[in-house]
Amino acid sequence: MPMLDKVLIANRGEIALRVLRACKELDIKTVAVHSQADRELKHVRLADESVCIGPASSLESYLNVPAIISAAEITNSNAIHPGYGFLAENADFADQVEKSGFVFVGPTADTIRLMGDKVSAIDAMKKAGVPTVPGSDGALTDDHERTLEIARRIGFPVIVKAAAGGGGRGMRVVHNEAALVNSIQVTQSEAAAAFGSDVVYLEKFLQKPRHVEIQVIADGQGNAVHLGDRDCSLQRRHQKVLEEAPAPGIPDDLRQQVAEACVNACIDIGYRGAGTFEFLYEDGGFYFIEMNTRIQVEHPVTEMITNIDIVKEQLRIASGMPLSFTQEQIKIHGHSFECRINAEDPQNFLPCPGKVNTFHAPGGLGVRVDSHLYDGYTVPPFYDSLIAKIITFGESREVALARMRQALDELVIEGIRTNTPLHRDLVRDKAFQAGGVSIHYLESKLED
Ligand code: MV4
Repeated sequence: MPMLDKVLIANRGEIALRVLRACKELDIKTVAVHSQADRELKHVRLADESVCIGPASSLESYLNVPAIISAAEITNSNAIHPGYGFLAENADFADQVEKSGFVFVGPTADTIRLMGDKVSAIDAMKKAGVPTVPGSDGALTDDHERTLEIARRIGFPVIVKAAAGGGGRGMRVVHNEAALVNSIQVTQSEAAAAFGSDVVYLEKFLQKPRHVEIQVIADGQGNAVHLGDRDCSLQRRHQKVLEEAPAPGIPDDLRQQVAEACVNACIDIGYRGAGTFEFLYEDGGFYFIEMNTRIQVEHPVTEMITNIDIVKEQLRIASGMPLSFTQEQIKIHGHSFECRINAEDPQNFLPCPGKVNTFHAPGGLGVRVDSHLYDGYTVPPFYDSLIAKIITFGESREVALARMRQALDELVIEGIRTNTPLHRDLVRDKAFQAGGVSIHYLESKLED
């Protein structure tokens, strides 16, 4: 089976560099596409070829489908890796990539569509034996009496979610019967405006869950494995801040059982590529909420505890090769943390673009830095503020955390403000050190 010859990287920043490194290791040629504001990106320098695809605005560059496909054509690329964000979970893009004769590094357009609609995603998972949140079992109808019965059966509080939403957009908590119909109508109109679909569904609202996710990888040829779990509960306004793997304090038999259900679901739906099953974890129970069909920002913590290069595996699968390992060959060992370093004001969290005069990356045993920064690089104001991921590994959670404390102390980024002070505080926080804080912990900590 020949490996892909040339891959176009349809992204920017640290993930574009991450994909480029995997391509180089596999001896795949690389094409960087970039906006006019991104000529100075590190991966653009390192790529075999580069194409400017449009102005700074994402809409005219990284979201500009014709420009990206044209760039693939003129460079004779075989495949397009979408990274995360931008077009990564756009089924129409995946369709157009394949119809233009290129390989989309990811699942089929139909799978992306299935998971993009949260109602069909939950339905597929239920059928495959994945535990879900008690809910409406499908979209709500305009029969308000019926909806009220469903809500009573679930029990208040409930949450109304848009089928086309996800990642925290298009949802509303309802505390009592009196508020139900209005909350549904408001969520429907917001969803119609934001996503072009007013389809909504109901779930039991879990009050103090953790966000635990399971990484899977499948070859679309009948083989699927899981790479264990991650805890991503430390978040602010639906932006993850600090992640770890494995999720602490979960009974191993339960962990195992849910991960196996995810693998079975992958086989059931003919999943291809890397994927993430998102769960809420509360009172010893796992409840599926969404599936992400892309490589995720926090994939390195899983790589550290499995010794598997997930991006290389994505590229192998895209070239038609079967999985290069079985579940039995995957050994989860040790612990890993990832701190997301953002170019933002540590007080008010506002983006803080500008010139990085000095960048000193931390190092040492068990320290990994995924970053496109270099001395003199200017962080543009047009995109996501993620500028570096500090990742540590240790044989135990304590060792990985001690290494993170030291790594953050070594990190120097001068010229722009970053959220490094928040991370230095978090890794010394008693509740966080104990493990297992809920999705609300960081926001409540920041309030006082
Ligand atoms: C929930 C929930 C509580 N109960 N669903 C927010 C993002 C989207 N992926 C789903 N989200 C939630 N769904 C039920 N039934 C609470 C959240 C939630 C959340 C979930 C994960 C990580 C951070 C969060 C922050 C606020 C709310």
